[in-house]
This record gives sequence, structure tokens and C-alpha cells, in this order.
Amino acid sequence: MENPQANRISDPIELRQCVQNIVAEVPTIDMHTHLYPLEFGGLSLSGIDELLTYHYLVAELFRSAAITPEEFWNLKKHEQADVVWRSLFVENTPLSEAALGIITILNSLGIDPNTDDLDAIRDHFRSPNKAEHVNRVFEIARVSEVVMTNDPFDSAETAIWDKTGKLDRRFHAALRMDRMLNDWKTTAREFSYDENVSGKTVTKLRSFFDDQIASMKPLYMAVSLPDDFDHAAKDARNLLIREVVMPTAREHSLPFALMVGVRRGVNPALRSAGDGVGKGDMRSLEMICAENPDVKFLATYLSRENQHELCVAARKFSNLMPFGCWWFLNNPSIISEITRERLELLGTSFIPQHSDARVLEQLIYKWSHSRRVVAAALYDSYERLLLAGRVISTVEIERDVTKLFSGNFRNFVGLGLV
Ligand code: RAT
Ligand code: ZN
Repeated sequence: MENPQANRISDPIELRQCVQNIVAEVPTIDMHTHLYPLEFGGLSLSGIDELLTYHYLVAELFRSAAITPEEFWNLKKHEQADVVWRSLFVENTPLSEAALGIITILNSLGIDPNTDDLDAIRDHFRSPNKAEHVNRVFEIARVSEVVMTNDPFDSAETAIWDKTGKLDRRFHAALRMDRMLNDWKTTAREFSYDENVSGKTVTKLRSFFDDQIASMKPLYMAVSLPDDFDHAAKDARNLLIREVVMPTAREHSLPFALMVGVRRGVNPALRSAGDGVGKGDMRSLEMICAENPDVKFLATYLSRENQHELCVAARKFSNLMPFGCWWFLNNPSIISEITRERLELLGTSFIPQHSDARVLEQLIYKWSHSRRVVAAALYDSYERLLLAGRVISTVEIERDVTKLFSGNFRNFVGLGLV
């Protein structure tokens, strides 16, 4: 290891530039996405029509266009994309984070974002070599690896796992537990489990997950939870967490990721764009961390109001790793606030961001926008250090930035450093 004291920077302007450069360049591991490698065929989304019909933009469309959700869903994908383009990019200025994201993507790929002509943009995306395009996007975004979201109860997905030999090694799996933990009755009926979670059902589920883990080799298990998740409640979800998820986590040394605060289907007519947010109760996370000191927990909350208490909880439980600025929080003003809060309360012991990308090229804007904000927050921390009398070196900055953008996650899930 280089001498951490080497190359100390005492000039604030030079320091700012140095932090920006290091953060812009450092390779990141994107620890939560909905991306799939090309081997997954139709599940692997890419291109301008997929980008424009992203649910973040669809939700915004209905604020600006006269079209009803029903009319919109009756359109073909490219027609939906036409409507979104016309409404959010031609008839309105693309100022929202998701709309601005499209502009960043086009610009980064060398496509003129000042045109109104969507067909001309489509021509640019007709890439003859899909694998090269994936490499290019990863390179531009400086993303070295991504973690997928893999539903073991989805037969379309598991069929691919069964027949796919070698996957693109940059794509890691994460075992998603939503169907079991959020819709147990339906899942039990569909897969012939006992609704009352009998001992036999626990045994069957444990061996089902053992098999899934053997084939997918996930880095962690995960669930998204509603705002009213209460770990003290006597319900099937908590029983399944205690009897199935925790023992599986222990046996396979797999962390469990909790994503709390989503209110599904607040406006069902909007389909995937219809989910909302609610404030979660941090006591449940504290309880699960305290009950299971030998299990590691990754946690992210959807409500801005939960962010400070999540930092406080992480100060109490070293088996808890806060991560990302999730979904409605993935906006520069809020990322800035959350990152500063985390730096002040946790130093560098957190994971500042994940992309939640569903369409390949989204990696470009989600990461470039976040890097800028995280760099500014980090610089301000170093500046305070400088004012207090401690000069920081480039070696130390590189060490900190590497931890934030990959090391903390790798270490937490036992992935090993590259
Ligand atoms: O951010 C999103 O794309 C959401 O729709 C959800 O997928 C969320 O991230 C989740 O993983 O449940
Ligand atoms: Zn997600």
C-alpha cells in the first residue's frame, strides 16, 4: 500500500478538482439493479423505446399529456415511446431527473439531444453488436459489475437459469423474496405450500432456496417492504423471515437486504408507475438486527423522513449497512442531503448509491448524476477537515472513494477485492 500521507493537498481548489476526478473515474459495483445479461434474451432491456417507457417517466407523462392510462397501455411500446417523447421532451422541457437522464444518455452516446426527431434517435440505437454496446455502456458509466434482482418464483427467469451455462460474469444475482414475504397466500397456493407455514412447509422452502442458491449464487437475499412493516406483528411474513430467511442467511452466509417504505399500487391504473411512498418504522429494523447479530443486513428506506434514523440505527448495529438513495430519493437535491448526513454520522462506512436501472443505458445517467453529487458532498467533508487542521492526501481520497463505490459492498457480501 502506498504511503497514505503521500501527495497531501492543502489547496482547496486543487482538492476539489482531485476529488471530482477520482469520483468520476473510480469503477463502481452497482449493488441493486433490475438489469439482466444478454443471455436472458427479452428480459435484458436496452434502447430508446425502453428508456422512454421507463416507469419513472410514465408517471410524469400523465401530468403533462391528455392521454388516459387506459389509452396509453393499449398502445404498442414504440407508440408509447412516441407519446412520452412528444409530451415530455418536445412540448415540455425535460427538467425532471428522469427526463434529464435521457438527455445525459443521448449526449454521452454521441447522439444529438437537441433534435425533436425520435426516429433519428432510434437509428442511432440500432447497434449491430449488442455485446459491444453493453461493454460501451459499462465503460462510459464506469460500472465494473452489477447486481440483478432475481425472482426464484418466476418461471420465466428460472427456466433461463436452468438452461444457461455461463453468464456474463459482470452480472451477479440477488435472490428476491417479495413473492414469498409480501404475497404469501398466493405463492403458497401456486406452489402447493401450507398457508399456515407448517414445519413441513418450512423444510420445503429451505430446500427450495438451497437449490436456488446453488444455481444462482446470489450475493444477498432481498425484499421490498411496505411502510407499515412491523417485525413484532404475528403474521406469516415475520414467521417466514424467522423460520426460513434467517436460517438460510446463516447457513449460506448471505446478507439480507431490506428495502422499506413502498406503498404498492397507490394508483393501480398506472401499473408499474403507480407505487407510492410512506414512512417506515425504524424499530422493526433495529429489532431484526438485534435478534440476529450473526446476520448482516443491507437497508434502504424510500422515505426522506427515515434517512436520519437509518444512520442512527447503523451507529448502533455494525451488522447493518445503509445503502443507496432509492427511487423517489434518486434526485440530486436529496442525494446531496442524504450523503452529507451519512458522511457526518457514519464516516465512509456506508454505500452511497445504487442505480435501480431497468434499462441498460440508464447506468450512464444514474451514475454520472450521482457521482457529481457525492463528489461535492465528499469535498465539503475534506474541506472541513482541512479547516480543522488535517491535510488529506490523494492516496487517502482514493482509499475512501474506493470504499464508497465498491469496497464496502464487496466486503459486506464477502465478494473479495479486485
Ligand atoms: O425503482 C424502481 O424501479 C422500483 O420500481 C422498484 O423496482 C424498486 O426498486 C424495487 O426493487 O422494488
Ligand atoms: Zn429496485
